[in-house]
Amino acid sequence: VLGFSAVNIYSTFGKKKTLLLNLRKRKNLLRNHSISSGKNILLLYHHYITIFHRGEESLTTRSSRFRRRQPARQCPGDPPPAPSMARRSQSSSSSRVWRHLSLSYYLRRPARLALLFLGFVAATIAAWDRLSLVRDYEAEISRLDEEVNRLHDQLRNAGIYLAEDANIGNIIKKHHLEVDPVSNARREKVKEAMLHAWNSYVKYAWGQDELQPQSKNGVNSFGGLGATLVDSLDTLYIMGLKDEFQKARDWVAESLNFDKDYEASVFETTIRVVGGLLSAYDLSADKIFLEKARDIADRLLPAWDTSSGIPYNRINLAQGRASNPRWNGGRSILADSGTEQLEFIALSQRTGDPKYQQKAENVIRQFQKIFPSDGLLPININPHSGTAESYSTITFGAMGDRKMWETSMEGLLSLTKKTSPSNFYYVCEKNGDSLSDKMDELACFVPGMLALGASGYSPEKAEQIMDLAKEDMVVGTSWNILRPETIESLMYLWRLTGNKTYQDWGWDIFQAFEKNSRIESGYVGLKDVKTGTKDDMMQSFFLAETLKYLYLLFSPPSFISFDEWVFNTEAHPLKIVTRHDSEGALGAVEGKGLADSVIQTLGRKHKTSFVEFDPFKV
Ligand code: DMJ
Repeated sequence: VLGFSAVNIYSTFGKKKTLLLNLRKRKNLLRNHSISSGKNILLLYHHYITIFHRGEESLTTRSSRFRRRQPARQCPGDPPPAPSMARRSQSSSSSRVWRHLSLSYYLRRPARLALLFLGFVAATIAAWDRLSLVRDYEAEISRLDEEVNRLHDQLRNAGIYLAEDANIGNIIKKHHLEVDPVSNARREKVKEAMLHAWNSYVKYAWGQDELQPQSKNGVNSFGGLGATLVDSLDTLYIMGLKDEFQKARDWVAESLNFDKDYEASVFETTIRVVGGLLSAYDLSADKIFLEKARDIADRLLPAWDTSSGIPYNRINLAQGRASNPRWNGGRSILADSGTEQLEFIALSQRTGDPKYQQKAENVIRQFQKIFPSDGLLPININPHSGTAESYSTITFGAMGDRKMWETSMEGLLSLTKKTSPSNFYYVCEKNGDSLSDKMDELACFVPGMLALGASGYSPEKAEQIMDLAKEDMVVGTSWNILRPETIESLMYLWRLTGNKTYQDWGWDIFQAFEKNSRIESGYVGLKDVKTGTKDDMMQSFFLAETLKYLYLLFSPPSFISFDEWVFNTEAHPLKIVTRHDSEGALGAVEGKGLADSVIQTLGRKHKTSFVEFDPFKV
């Protein structure tokens, strides 16, 4: 009994000691980072250290008490040590052994009875001692753990993210400069909004593409690919919503099936599903996301099998039959063809298979051949000849996109006008030679794009581009379906200028969403912002983009830094590697040495870097 108790005590003690050692490690991390994080955190830190030392002293006391007790338990009143018992029993007959079990044997030998009694009492005390030891340590550890967690929360609320990683020093230093309690409080509100949107989707539309909040139903607007769920993966991860992410991940692993006899939009499926899965992979390093991304990309790939390499707009996911819709006269769309590079190049980088990159880069090569001098390609492209339809519209709104950037920015400047008398900028659309005074809400990404692109210019030109980016712009639509473009621009402008006015504008927009679009079962759009008439759709991009950009607008710029991540058009961040690195990884890829205008976002090579901001490790 004593031997058994001793082993138990030892192992329990060892386990608890390991736990305390882990806590000590976390304490050291906190010590490093708390010092630089202001008076309140320092106070908390001291409070923590006091408690921790109390715990440590207690551990030492108990440890020495425990060590002192060990020999004590061996001596007074203990039964003889096991080896001599063994020796004695070896020399005894079996009947002599059995009689030790008889009560009458002990009744005749009161001294031995007393010895047995003392042994029993000692074992009981040992067991009781062990239990109380375990209880004390458990209480102590859970108190210390609570303290550590509370401090982590304080640090996190102060904009400081900890990870047990060698690079932590740099991260924290950067974050330290960016602590802002107002932004932190706003960010928490955005997180709460994400939870409301997500929980509503889980409750009423789980596994379907989108939620119809008023009718409390799901709808498969993208062919039943779980669009909202896949679109939300990285947002959940970035916001540290671990359980929700895990649940979504399990659905992807077990239920996401692309074998659908459905004419899918190549563009929408690429930006939402391929982009969403790749981003989840880059963030979590969970291979299931890469497998699924590859599966859906393989099904989309036949869309690029045209004589020009310009992809078709639709494809049957089960049969691989591609086509362009009749409503667009059988032509391909500029925005589709010129946007999918990011996901397909990234996929080649992560899988080591160059075929995705080749298809996507061929498109840019074709655009180079037909690129006009003002850099403004129209929205419709013939997939067979690879030429632009000169009579079709030029727009930075729906169906248009950017490329050969610098040339087309000159073209963009020629499309800008100002309203009178309010003096707001807007970007016109062009039909033939005439400009039409229309700027739709999809073009609201323009200020962010200008701000992001300005850095590549000479100082004077950069200032001109930046000035235009900072101008107030006006759009001419009366509906609002919670699109992300304006918030996206504000996030870029705030990060690139450091001007907190952009955060305040974002906060105003968020509050307006909360007031006008939040209902008990999710978020809806407004058919008309003047009347406030609600629609019945929670768009998947609201969770993928709008809420993510809002969250980033109130986070330090080093959180998902522009130096390391690039966002696809659905706001899915992909880890950047340089073209040089990517060529090393891929070997001889056709398209190597292609013009610099091709986007250089080529996957994660070094796994270590994503612990740097990993909220799940906090
Ligand atoms: C999103 O799906 C993407 O941002 C896309 O590029 C444009 N439309 C919506 C958001 O408005």
